[in-house]
Amino acid sequence: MNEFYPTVPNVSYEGTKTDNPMAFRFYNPDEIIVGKTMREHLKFAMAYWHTMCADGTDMFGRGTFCKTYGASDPMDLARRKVYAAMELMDKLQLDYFCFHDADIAPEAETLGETNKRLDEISDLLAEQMKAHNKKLLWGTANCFNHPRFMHGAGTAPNADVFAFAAAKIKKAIELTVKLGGNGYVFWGGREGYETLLNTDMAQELDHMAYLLSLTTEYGRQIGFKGDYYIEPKPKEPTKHQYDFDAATVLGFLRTYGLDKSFKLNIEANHATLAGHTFQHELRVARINNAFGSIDANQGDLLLGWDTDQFPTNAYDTTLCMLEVLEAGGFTNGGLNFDAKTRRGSNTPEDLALSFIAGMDCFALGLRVAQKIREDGRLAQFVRDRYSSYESGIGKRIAQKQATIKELEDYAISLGEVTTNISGRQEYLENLMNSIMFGC
Ligand code: XUL
Ligand code: CO
Repeated sequence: MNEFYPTVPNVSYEGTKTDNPMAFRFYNPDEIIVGKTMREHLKFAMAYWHTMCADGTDMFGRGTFCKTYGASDPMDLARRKVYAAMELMDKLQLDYFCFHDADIAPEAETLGETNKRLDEISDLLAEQMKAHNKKLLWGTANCFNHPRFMHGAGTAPNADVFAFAAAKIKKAIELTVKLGGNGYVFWGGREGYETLLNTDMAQELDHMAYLLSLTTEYGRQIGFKGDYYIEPKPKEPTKHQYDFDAATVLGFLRTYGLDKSFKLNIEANHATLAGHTFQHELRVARINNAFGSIDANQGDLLLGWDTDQFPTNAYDTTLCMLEVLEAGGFTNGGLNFDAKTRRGSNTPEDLALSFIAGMDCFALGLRVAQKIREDGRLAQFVRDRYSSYESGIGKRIAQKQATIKELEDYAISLGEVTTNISGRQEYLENLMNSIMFGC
């Protein structure tokens, strides 16, 4: 196969002093930070759909980025994408990728034919992954693009659509197992509603849970050992998505007894669409033992949709990596760049520069997060803030031994609360700046 990205060189670490745009300034893959290489900490992955497929088409205009790879027909295109993906991942030192079934092979007239195409391309992927030492972070099924899914997949009012979704997910899990995937993601796609005037919400949620248990149990039967993730998102494409945010998903999983079977895949842009910070969603996942994997991108807070930009906000990546380090790091998960270059950044060099920006931004986030942990003042501040629970009445509350009568007697004896210590938000924000930027 010809080279697909002749203008993209092999990218390596050159440090902050370099003026070479095709170099990492902060990401030094083999450098050890607290016992692990940066490569092991960050586990960067390429999203096949954006990187190999998306050409910049939006509702106002056609593609701006050529992603035809010189192919003569759709299956030739699918094969060429495999080689192109390996070349790009090699050049950018990306070890992992993620895919939907529909990203790797075009859908045929029937599901049977589509599955044959998937078998052929996954054989090629398996061979090339071995040759290039690439790993699958997670696989998934696209149950939202085709017109059959216009009312949802597992939550569709039409039972035939439910059956189709189950069959597609079954196949996508088989492909994930075949390619040695560490995870399998369920993103709700169109699992939501536009209006309650035509929607039986209770039945739709029941069906969604049933689809999850059917497919995940099947995965275990065929030897899937990785993690299942749910990826919360509040809106887009439907007005109200059932997997609104981390807390909603955890509540849903508990209702259906599925909480032990799933972790969460937190996406930065989905967090902000839900009116949360990225860190909030990660924290909710972490404290509920559901931290799994991350879709690393960022939104534009002035826009109300999922812009899927490459992450360049070092403040956000720092707070993210703090959560990741506090969670003990990734196990099966990693940082998947569910991100695309802007429509006007339409060259292969832009693609490389976008990955470099995203990888450097997370590498910087990891370095600063570790500095914050070493510094210790933030963590100490939070510990001190709750120190009233370490003795006296506070200790009895913390140990859940206090009775309501005892608390009343204590409150009466106090007369009034006389000590309420400042939260010192502005001091802490300045402390963050001094650790991040202090020279
Ligand atoms: C959609 C989204 C998906 C999932 C996988 O917003 O994030 O690409 O990550 O289906
Ligand atoms: Co995503």
